[in-house]
Amino acid sequence: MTKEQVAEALSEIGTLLELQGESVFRVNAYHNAAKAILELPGDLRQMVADGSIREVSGIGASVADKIKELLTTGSLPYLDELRAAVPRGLVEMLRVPGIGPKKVKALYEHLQIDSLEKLKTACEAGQVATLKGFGGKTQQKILEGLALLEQVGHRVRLDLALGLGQTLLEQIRTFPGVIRSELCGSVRRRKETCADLDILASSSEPGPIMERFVQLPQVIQVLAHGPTKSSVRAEMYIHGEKVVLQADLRVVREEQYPFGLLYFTGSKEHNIRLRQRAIDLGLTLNEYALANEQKSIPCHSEEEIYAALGLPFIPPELREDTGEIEAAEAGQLPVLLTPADVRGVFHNHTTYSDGAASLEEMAVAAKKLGFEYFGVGDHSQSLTIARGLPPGAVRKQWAEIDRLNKKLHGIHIFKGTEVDILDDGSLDYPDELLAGFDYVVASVHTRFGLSEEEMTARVCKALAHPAVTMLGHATGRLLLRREGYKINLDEVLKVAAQHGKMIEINAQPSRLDLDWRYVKQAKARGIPIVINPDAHSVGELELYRFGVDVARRGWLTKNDVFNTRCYAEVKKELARRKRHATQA
Ligand code: DGT
Ligand code: CA
Ligand code: CA
Ligand code: ZN
Repeated sequence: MTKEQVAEALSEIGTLLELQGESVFRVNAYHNAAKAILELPGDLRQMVADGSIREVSGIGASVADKIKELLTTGSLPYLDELRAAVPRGLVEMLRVPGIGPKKVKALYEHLQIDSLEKLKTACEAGQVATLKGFGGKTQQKILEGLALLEQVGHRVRLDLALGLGQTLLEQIRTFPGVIRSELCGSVRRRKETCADLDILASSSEPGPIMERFVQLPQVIQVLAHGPTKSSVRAEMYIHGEKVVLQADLRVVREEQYPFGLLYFTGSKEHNIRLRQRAIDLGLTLNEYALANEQKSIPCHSEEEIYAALGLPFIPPELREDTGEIEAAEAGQLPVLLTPADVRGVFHNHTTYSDGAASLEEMAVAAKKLGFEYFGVGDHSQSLTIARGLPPGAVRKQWAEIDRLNKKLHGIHIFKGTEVDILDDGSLDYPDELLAGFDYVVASVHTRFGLSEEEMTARVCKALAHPAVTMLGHATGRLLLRREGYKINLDEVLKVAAQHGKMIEINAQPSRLDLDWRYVKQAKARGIPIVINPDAHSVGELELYRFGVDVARRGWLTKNDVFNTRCYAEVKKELARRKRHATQA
């Protein structure tokens, strides 16, 4: 058993106890122990063996015994008993956004609801609203949560799907007989969430490849094991998060590979357009070949297939049938930016607010990534849950930045802030203080429940403030967990363009906000885009790559993205904006 599996077993105990109505104290003992284990630097087995596990804060005697049992026997009768005592449906119900264990327990006890289906029926019949502590508003929230669940199904965030996919791919590429192999489908197109992994390989001997694939260590279930195609359920932990996805591996002959790659990359809509185009040219295109009436036309790469169809290569991120074929025909495909084009980042947190690393550590890490500048954007004063900075702390940070900028070479720190947009659209710092920053990111973190009109007015008012440089995470969405607040983005884009403001692509994989569809519209309006990792630790700086993916899906070139500019240009532009702001 791995550390992650032990942690998951403990946290499952916590959840099951909570569903049974156990005391907060006992419940938290398990959840906290799970967290503590995930963060342990050392070897868990060793620590259990020498007893040092008991010294870890958050792990008591009874939990330590259970960890030992899990590690030595691989199972835990105590957990099995709990699982047997709590209906499985209750755990499922916890997946509904907006209901926790207490509500699930009440629903079960008073209305005998033990499945998602029953929950939906009871909500629709208005029974849930009558329960003590629920009411019509909660019932409505649950219905919305159920709808969201149905809609997302078992999709997984791109970063997690990619992590698992690449782990499988790296191993497949080492199998004897594999000539080429690639991740296809939505992962290759860098869609923000993915339903499964579509893997393609070429070989003249698929049998042994299938054998090895179904035996990979990440495989937890074999769904199908055929001569050239197999499907498995694969599992892996990424940064403590469990990822489970179906993965299909298809093996084709080398001469078929480019056609398979094109077909399985999709999207389906893009494929349909290509197939029609082939027909119009008197050809047939499918997942194995391109052919005219007499014979097939050999192609060694996707480039050659597109060329045979009279088109330049279309990057996978654009293959959504949203105008890419027309642009390709007209020779107007954008030259998409790449991660190497990004020369700095703006929205990041340090230990001054809710970040895990110091200002200096973050700046040094940014330099290691090859950046020329690092913008700090800690939270503002009213966001106390994220340790937002009062004005005194801001001034202290500025002094440290001045010191560090003298000391550090090859990286410049810009003084920024992620200022809260307050309920009425005003900003969380006085104008005098705002004037001291090199740039200002304005974001909404509170009162998500405003009406669309109110929220739009709130954000637009902030955008009109002369001190604001860019808008942070435009909708506040958390992929697969929380819909963004209601806001009229067309209006927001219009106002941003009017005032010459920038908009961020927040590269946190759970956000990817601004959504790529609106990125495209922002570009059409001439709004500069900024790719920000919103890093809360040194490691998270690298998340900017997912922002580049979004930018590419939004058709952006290097010129459309502000932080592809060099330090000197950025410094000049920020100074120009500041002069403009103080004159306003
Ligand atoms: P996903 O899995 O929902 O995240 O999205 P995709 O795009 O990976 O979709 P998936 O896994 O159902 O199929 C993989 C690719 O296979 C898809 O992008 C295009 C191709 N494909 C699947 N079904 C069809 C189809 O009915 N017609 C055509 N032309 N292509 C298809
Ligand atoms: Ca797929
Ligand atoms: Ca698939
Ligand atoms: Zn934020």
